[in-house]
Amino acid sequence: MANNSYHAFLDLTVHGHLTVIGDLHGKINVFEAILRERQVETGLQAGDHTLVSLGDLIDRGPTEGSGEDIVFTGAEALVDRFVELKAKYPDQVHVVAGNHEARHVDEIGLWNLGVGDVSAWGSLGRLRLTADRLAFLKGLPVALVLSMAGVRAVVVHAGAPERAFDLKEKLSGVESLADAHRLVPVRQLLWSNPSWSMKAGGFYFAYGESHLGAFLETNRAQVLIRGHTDESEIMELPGGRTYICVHSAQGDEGRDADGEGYVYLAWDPPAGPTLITQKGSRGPAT
Ligand SMILES: [Mn+2]
Repeated sequence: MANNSYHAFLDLTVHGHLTVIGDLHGKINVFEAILRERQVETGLQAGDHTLVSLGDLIDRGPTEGSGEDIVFTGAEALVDRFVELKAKYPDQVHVVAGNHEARHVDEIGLWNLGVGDVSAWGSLGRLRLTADRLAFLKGLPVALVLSMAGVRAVVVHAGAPERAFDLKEKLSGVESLADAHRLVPVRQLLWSNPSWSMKAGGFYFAYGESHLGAFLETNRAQVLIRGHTDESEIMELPGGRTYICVHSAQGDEGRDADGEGYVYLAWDPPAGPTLITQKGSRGPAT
């Protein structure tokens, strides 16, 4: 169903500090640890900090129950926390949809699920739908462009499309996250992997440097910030372009959140974007 207030694309100017958190997959403890370490809430309150999530908040992570009744309580807590932060600081807290959120929202529409229902990723577990959680998931944009200290950065969950397009032009016509998920060139922003990634060849499209270059150029940007694959890195590319992958929760297949390492991106101009890695007590991140 069309939602006139839905915006698949946002063009933002960021002042002060930026923290970008990649895939968390229900790891609420990791999220809280990063917030404390970066003093994010103090910064939000002071108006000089912007918090961006690259999506994939849900599925996996801590659970309760067993068998058919497994509930992703970590993911629920994480979504609720973002609902709270977004309500308090709407202009400073931004979450782009991950493939997991987009697929859930697509299925919610497909099955006419509403408040009180559960949404599931396969048979892994369930997310109980409250009005706040539904509104939050359905309202997630697919892409941001952040202008920061004279640099323009495209922010999407997964990466570049097969054929470059102007985000503002293409996404202004998209009426819902479910529609975005079904529109192939847009879906590639949610599911594609770089061809140099160890995990290349995932759903739909593997992009190379030339695809990324064309995509950034079309959007007059120099930097891509994405998550999706568990290979956090900052890579300088030809043409003065930068590729950044941030995947925050390590070992995201696990259901236990304790003792894990994590990664996030700190950008504090005049310093450039920097990946911060904390090794968990279980040893090196995998
Ligand atoms: Mn993903």
